[in-house]
Amino acid sequence: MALLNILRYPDPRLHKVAKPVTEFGARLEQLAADMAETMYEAPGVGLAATQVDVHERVVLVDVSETHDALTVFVNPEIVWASDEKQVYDEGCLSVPGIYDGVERPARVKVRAQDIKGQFFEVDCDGLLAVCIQHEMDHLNGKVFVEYLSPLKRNRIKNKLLKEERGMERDAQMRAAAGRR
Ligand code: K1U
Ligand code: ZN
Repeated sequence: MALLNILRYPDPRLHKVAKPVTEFGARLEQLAADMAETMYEAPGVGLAATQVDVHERVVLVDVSETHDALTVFVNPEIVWASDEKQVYDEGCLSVPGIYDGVERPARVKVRAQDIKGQFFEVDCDGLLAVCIQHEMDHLNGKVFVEYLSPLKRNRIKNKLLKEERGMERDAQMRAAAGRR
């Protein structure tokens, strides 16, 4: 297994629309295994392939505290959403350190394929409903900050760009120290 690099907002690759998976086999199984390792290590409760720069419709979710309820959703579709909405303070591994309220349907029914290509349906509520909708947005190139006001979004973008410049400077200084 391998840890994958998670793209950070505002990386433009986060806005690519992922393509449906058409081939089920060892390559997809390896991708799911690597994504699971990456998600648990982060740590996170979900991860979309888009976030690791793979633009195929694959999402992982595990909202358990014990890391024993991993579900892999391939080509997920929302086939029903409740009229009732809920607001949840969402986070994102691609937007580290930022949490803010997003309103979404409180319950959804999702139809997807598993890692072998078998179709299944799952009724989602609570954090599972929030998380699967958030991850499916990633597959459509949408990051949760796009639900926030332009003012908040710009502040987040500038904060993360500043952090990125700081990380690049640190890496350059470490490399220079290594050469001495
Ligand atoms: O980056 C992602 O898409 C994963 C994201 C999923 C998510 C969480 C909460 C609301 C909406 C979507 C995360 O996992 S952020 C990290 C996080 O919330 C968390 C991490 C460890 C334990 C519990 C929560
Ligand atoms: Zn996310």
